[in-house]
Amino acid sequence: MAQFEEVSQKSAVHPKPVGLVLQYGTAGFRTNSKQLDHVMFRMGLLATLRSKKTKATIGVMVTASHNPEEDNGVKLVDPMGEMVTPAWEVYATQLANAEQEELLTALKDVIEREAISMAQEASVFVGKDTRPSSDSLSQAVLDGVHALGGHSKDYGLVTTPQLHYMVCCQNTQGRYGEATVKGYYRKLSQAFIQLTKNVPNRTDDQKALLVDGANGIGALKVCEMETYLKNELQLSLFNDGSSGKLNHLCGADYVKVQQRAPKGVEMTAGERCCSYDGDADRIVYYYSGSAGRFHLLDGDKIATLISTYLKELLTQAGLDLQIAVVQTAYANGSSTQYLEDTMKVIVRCTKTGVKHLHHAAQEFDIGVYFEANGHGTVLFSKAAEEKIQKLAQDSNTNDERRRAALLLQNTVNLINQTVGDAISDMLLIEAVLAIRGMTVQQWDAIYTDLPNRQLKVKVADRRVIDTTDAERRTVSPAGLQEAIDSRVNKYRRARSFVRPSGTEDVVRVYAEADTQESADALAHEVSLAVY
Ligand code: NG1
Ligand code: ZN
Repeated sequence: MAQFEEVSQKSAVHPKPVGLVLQYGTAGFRTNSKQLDHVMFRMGLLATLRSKKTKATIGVMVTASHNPEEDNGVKLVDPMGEMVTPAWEVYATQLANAEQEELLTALKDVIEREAISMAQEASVFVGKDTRPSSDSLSQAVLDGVHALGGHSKDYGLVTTPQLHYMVCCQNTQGRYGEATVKGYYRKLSQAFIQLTKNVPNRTDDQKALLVDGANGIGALKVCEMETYLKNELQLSLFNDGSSGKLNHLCGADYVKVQQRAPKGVEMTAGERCCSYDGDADRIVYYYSGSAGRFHLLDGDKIATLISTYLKELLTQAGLDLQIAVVQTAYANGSSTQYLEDTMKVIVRCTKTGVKHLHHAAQEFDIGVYFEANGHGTVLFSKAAEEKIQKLAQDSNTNDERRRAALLLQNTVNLINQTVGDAISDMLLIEAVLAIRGMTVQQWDAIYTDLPNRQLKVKVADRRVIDTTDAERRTVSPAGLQEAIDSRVNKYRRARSFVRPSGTEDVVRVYAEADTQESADALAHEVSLAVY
């Protein structure tokens, strides 16, 4: 077939280094950008097949998120804007690792196994972050799409969640919104303005927010968005990419893991600040307290703020909808305790990686999911959205119920339900703080984090570690779990676990305990047990 000849010819321009083996990990392929040209071409091919199979538009995002600037990566986006289904992650790995002469066989194998009709049209949306390597790598994706005769739309520089949003809009014939960057800004800004317009006496101080753009795509996009917000939010942008290096000493991952303010942000005491990561799908908040103490408000605090707000509105609206919060093992023990014991909401724990959280959140009327690192969003079931909409339009209902339903409706419109979105989450947090008249200190005081520490350990082969119970316990190598348990037992309110990272060649160690000294000591001791 002519199509396969084209694939053969074009793939020779994107050759695979012999013997190189990569894995579709927590969030796609991720490694040094020099090793990725062939992977990108092949993901262009695979996205085209996925589009033929689903008869829908598929997304391909070129980014390595919080990794250093020299790295890059690629993730596939399924029709409703969610992460690609796990079975196709396996195909992605097979295709990426097929040696040059095996590529056509590997491709035909997917076509056969999935019974794909090659006559079916295909459409692929492509986006990229600001890394220097992203230009040529996204071109390689487009080459792959075209080699199989697929149609493409190149969105160029967009955040990861913007690309997810475009894919969802396209496949729902505009019901979710318009599949353009301007359409995204319009939808979110209108919802934000609707939510905040009736808040009395919002001062300039309350509207002010410091943003660390991680020297990445989020900085660029939040600037574009700002004009749509009509001064309802006044942003001071730092690390906008004009001089600093992507994610270097800044960004959400740095702030969360190091538990300190990013370089380049001039904070004064009590000011609200937030940091995005390199592709703007994560956000964390922080402020400097008395005596310059750094206070972090991470994904757990965000989930708590949002779920408290939603629960209150549901009560006011008199809507009987089940709300749950989905977390991972990295969630601070205090947050889980607060959510379960004080707020009385259902809490679920899943494996790391938003695909797992997203999936679990879909089981509820309203599923709030956040990783501790600030990656998350809220999902509303179709039935929940319909109930909210019906009540918001019901002129026979009383004012309080109607007001709550209208707030809920605009909240739904403000949220990017396809995936975690730093810009959308930021607007939601700002709206919630404004509506509830809360300062960042009051938000922080909802519960007190248990001191914690995260470490990375380099080992010869991280895959020897196998975990169970949503990654909270290890099953191999033999004896490791017992070693962890014996160390945990020495400390009060302690918890610790280890797991191989899916995005870096390291094993991650997490520990929490009643004091920072104990958390640090425990993390260190467990690291030694991993070697
Ligand atoms: P890994 O490297 O598998 O731990 C990290 C984050 C995930 C997720 C992915 C994708 C932590 C502990 N892990 O995964 O939560 O965000 O990157 O970006 O933060
Ligand atoms: Zn990211």
